[in-house]
Amino acid sequence: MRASLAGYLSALVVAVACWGPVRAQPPDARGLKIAFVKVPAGSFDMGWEKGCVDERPVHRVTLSEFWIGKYELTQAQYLAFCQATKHKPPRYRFGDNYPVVSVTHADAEEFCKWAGYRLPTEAEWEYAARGPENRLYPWGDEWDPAKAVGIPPEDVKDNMPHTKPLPVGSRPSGASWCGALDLAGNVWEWVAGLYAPYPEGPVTDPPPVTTGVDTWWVARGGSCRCKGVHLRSTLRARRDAAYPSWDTIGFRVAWSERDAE
Ligand SMILES: [Ca+2]
Repeated sequence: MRASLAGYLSALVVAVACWGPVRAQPPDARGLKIAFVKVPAGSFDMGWEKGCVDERPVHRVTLSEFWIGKYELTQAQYLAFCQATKHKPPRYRFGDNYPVVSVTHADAEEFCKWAGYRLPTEAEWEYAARGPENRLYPWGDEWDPAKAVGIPPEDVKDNMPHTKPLPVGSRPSGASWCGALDLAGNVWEWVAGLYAPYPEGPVTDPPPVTTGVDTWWVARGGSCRCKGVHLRSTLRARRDAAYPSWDTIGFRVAWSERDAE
């Protein structure tokens, strides 16, 4: 009896070893407790035929599974990095659970390197927002001011220069298909790579662009100072690398199993 139990247990050990670890969340080497959502592998049509010139041509993109921050990175999470590394803190601070703002693309990259994550590629960001159904906004194809932190419809005319971001996750009904929040609005989000025209044909896991048009970096999603049409998930904003005082730009992080290989 004892022998058969030992045999059973050893078989179980072998089975578990072969199965390998099932990762519930990306690693958290710095104890930042960043919430992630998993984005399953799949394909979508990147870009929008009716959008700006640089949103075309619409092209098929296939991506492997990855994880993306459920929220924009918060000020508390970024300040932990500043305190640990003596990195210069951002100019604007609203509160711990607000998105970090007034960070350059280089700041975002440095944070990611320290924390063990990376910026999402432009394709990953757009897929997390639009999903396999190619939605124009994270929740669907129609603009809905209740689902994103943008300019309230009644205030569109004055452009709300005084508007500030809200704490992350303030519009839970605006969740994207994979559960990420604030992909439309609140603060713009830096993504990996340089600004460059879209490819003509289908691509798989496109890497960040390293040679682009001048040295413009790309930000996505619009901010609390944008009206609905500018919060569409296909819109691309290009910004100079030295754009530190922009008080409505932050980022969110991403991670893939293959990053650890
Ligand atoms: Ca955002």
